[in-house]
Amino acid sequence: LRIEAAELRLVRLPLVTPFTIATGTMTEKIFPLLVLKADGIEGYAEGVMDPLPDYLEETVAGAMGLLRDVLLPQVVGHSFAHPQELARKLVPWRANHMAKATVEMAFWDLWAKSLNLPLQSLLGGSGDAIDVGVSLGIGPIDSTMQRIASHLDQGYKRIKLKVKPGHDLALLRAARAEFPAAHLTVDANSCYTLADTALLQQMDAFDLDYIEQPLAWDDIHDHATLQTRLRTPICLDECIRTVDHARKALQTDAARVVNIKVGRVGGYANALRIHDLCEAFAVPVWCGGMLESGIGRAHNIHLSTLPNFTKPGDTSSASRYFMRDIIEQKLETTAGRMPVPQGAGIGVTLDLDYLKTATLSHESITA
Ligand code: OSB
Ligand code: MG
Repeated sequence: LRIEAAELRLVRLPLVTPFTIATGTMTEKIFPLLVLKADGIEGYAEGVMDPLPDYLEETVAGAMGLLRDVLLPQVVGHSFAHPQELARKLVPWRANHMAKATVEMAFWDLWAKSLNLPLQSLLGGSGDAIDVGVSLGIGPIDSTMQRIASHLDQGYKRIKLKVKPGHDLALLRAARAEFPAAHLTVDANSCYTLADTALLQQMDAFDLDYIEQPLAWDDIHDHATLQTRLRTPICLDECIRTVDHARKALQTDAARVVNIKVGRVGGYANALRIHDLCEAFAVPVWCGGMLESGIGRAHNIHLSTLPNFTKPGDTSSASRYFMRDIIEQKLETTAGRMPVPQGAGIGVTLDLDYLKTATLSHESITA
């Protein structure tokens, strides 16, 4: 399959409500949207890096430059028999996993469409819907209790609460008092250190399914140490950016659960290997989110249909995030289940009218 041309956009979508995590507050979602073209078909993907390097080190500005100047010129005008071949071409570049994933994921969509098959079947997934939970940002305890109640009422399968120092134990005490049987987890986005071990041990009292990424974004070793002192399983997010990171975390018992974000790990080739490695270690995985538009959300849904995605993911209804999405389909849950978009590839199509309104910049790359 020969990639004839690419379109690279920078897109901005206002968020319905600000989203606050330990590292800051987001009020809008700004992301690169990539279209790869071949034989009258288009493949789509979005980049999940943030404007500022506060979740991981990649940035939107850096990724736009790398895509435009380095990665897209390496693939446009070139033929690839399958996505693994394209992925191999990007391996020599250090890190920049999210930028590489953007190209690789768009090609998976293009390739699946060229074969007239749904992406999930090429990835090894099955089923027509996935279990999902929600990730609730940091806010006042009383309004968080109302948001938990309303999402449990909507049938979401798990509630993940964002925590940070000073907004942790009191929040959990309140949540457990009001929702004794709820499937609860917390996500710290790397805001604690081993010096907080005593505080983190107190979280063992709240029957959390796991504690996500309590310690530094690049420190697997400290997580292994912490796990020896905690009953609650540790789930790693930021720390797992390569297959080797996953191997090291599994070998050292630093992660008893893994959050897979296909963008964070550089694309599907690595996501599939991490999925399989975790399965071999009997470690369950789930699909995280980065407040994606419908394009990234559809990708996440297809990935979540693989067999070791046994815990509910973060891919909740698009209407929780955006007034209007850039795709024509509505990605909405019923009773905590998100249907898999039907059709070839990721199964969604762009709403070109709204995309135009939401586009900050637009460029074409030809061979
Ligand atoms: O750590 O999983 C995270 C959002 C932005 C950056 C990091 C994270 C998140 C979320 C939200 O938790 C997941 C979603 O609802 O898309
Ligand atoms: Mg996380």
